[in-house]
Amino acid sequence: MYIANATGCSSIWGNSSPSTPYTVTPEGKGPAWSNSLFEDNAEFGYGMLLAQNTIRDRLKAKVEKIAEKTTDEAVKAAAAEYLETYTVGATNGTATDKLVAALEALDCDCEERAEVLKNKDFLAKKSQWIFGGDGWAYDIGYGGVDHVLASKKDINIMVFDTEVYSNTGGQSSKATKTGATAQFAAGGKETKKKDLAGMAMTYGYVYVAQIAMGADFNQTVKAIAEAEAYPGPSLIIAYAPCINHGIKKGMSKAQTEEQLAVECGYWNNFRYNPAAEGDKFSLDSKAPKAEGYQDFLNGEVRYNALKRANPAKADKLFALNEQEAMERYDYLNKLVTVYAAEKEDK
Ligand SMILES: Cc1ncc(C[n+]2csc(CCOP(=O)(O)OP(=O)(O)O)c2C)c(N)n1
Repeated sequence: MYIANATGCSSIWGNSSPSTPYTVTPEGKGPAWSNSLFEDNAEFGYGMLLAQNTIRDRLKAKVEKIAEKTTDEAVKAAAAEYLETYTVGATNGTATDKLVAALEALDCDCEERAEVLKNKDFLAKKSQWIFGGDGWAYDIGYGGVDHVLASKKDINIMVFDTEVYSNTGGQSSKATKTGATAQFAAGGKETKKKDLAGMAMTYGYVYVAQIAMGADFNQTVKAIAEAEAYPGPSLIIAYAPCINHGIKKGMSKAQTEEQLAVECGYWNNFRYNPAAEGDKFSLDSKAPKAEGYQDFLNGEVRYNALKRANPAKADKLFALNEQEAMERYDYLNKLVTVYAAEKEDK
């Protein structure tokens, strides 16, 4: 796995010695991680992918030559398996191990064999991910995010959506919702949250999911596994409670807060999988509970601060926030019908 990480909280918790969220397999292999500028991270990750593809395509040509020339049955079989699984992350790693073992056992000093073995670390299909916050993905780095999604290449984007620029103290971004207070929106943000997932879905060939781990762990894992397996671009937007939200219960209840957000309809979990055999769109969240939306908002200082400072404005903006959430759920529900009908048409 290769990770390009935009500057932000995820680049801090992702790379602060001596603790790290990443680890290695028993073989000592773990993700390769690098951080680029906040404004060009999608392009940076895309460059990582293009570089790997160039190196791997060159090595693939050598493996094809070896397969053509060799009389060694083990090498022939291993090369065939490698070439068949070339683009499949789930199986190409094992195929690569077999190919390397067969080539190492081969008694020949042909140039292709030496070249392939010298570059054996590059042979296996890598999983390319691009990580970052909403300030990067929705806002300043959006041009690059859109470019990568449009590319149709096998590449994955994970957005940790804290609904503010967290690492610099909580400035409002296009992911901030109506009525939330943030820096540059001290009087409560007056505009709606951008629908990044909806925009990405319009491509039709982009895997798109929204997740909230505390609300549905299985759906989170399913979305990550599907994004990884999807042979085109994927976008996962993860709801990420943050210290800037001022959760009254405390940050130790961040997972509970995710659950409450989904139950009241503040956040919605869903998956749009262009490669799905059945329904392409799955709305994984239940319909919002009839009550409790305003309690959810008032449980966080980013909202509650406005209620204390300007109750009349808070009432207006919070009602709008709730209305937007209900309309969003209705819209997502319509998508279920639209994609089910599309399947029947085919
Ligand atoms: C070009 C540029 N401008 C500003 C900064 C300062 N900066 C570092 S992190 C950050 C905010 C990141 O916010 P977001 O993408 O939402 O990620 P989060 O911290 O919320 O995870 C900013 C503005 C920077 N590193 N580079």
